[in-house]
Amino acid sequence: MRYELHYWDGLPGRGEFIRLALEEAGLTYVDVAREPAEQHGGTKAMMAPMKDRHTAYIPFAPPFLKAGDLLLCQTANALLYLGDKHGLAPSDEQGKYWAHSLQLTIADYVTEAHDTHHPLSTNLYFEDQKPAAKQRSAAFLEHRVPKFMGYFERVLAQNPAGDTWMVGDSRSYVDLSIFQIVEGTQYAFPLGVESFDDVWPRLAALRDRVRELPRIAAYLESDRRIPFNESCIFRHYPELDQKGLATGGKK
Ligand SMILES: N[C@@H](CCC(=O)N[C@@H](CS)C(=O)NCC(=O)O)C(=O)O
Repeated sequence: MRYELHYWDGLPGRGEFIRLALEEAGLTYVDVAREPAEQHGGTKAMMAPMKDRHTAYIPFAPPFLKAGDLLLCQTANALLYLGDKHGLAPSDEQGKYWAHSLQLTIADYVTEAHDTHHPLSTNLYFEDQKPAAKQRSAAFLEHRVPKFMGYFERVLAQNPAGDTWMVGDSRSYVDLSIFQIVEGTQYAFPLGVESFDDVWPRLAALRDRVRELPRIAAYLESDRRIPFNESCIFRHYPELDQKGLATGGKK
């Protein structure tokens, strides 16, 4: 199977959730935008399926994954497919759709994290919406981070198979995605979530467990891993970060 990941170059963004799954499954893939144009790569090649005038299957936005001739749009949809095909999700029906539900909730969180720096419009620069971004970030840290992280912590605590993995008794794409949102939140708001590990200890332990999975550890050391940066969903703007807001009720 030839896998092609179509995502913007230079930022981990939503593409990273799919990249982590491809890496953990040990799959060979082409990261189209990061390949040279002479080898049918680059941004134009990455976007080509979106511009195709002769197909019924038109992606709205990256990321999308091509699996041979199959086109998988939407991050959670691509992960549903990879989970099924490559043992990155439970195989029973409830487990499979439970993992998908959690991934969709992660997608909701990702959108809210993005909106902290672009609360008014994605078409405006951050600099043109700073006051609203400050207000939105404070509310995100005070209310939304505790609500989402408290929920994920509880899902982990109540997993009947034990609190090692989010779903069932082995690692799934959901664990990889939780790793990415915890790392991303800590990158963006180091002060706001400074007590993360005390407030949500199971998620902190899961983050560390994922980081040490042999394939993930090797990937994180490689140049395929793009560091968080200020073109990404999780951006560190010191003016949006406020000390100790996300406490989950623990002061
Ligand atoms: N719900 C989609 C969101 C896709 C999305 O928003 N992609 C961003 C980059 S992370 C993009 O390029 N958006 C362009 C646009 O919305 O106009 C998913 O989870 O894959």
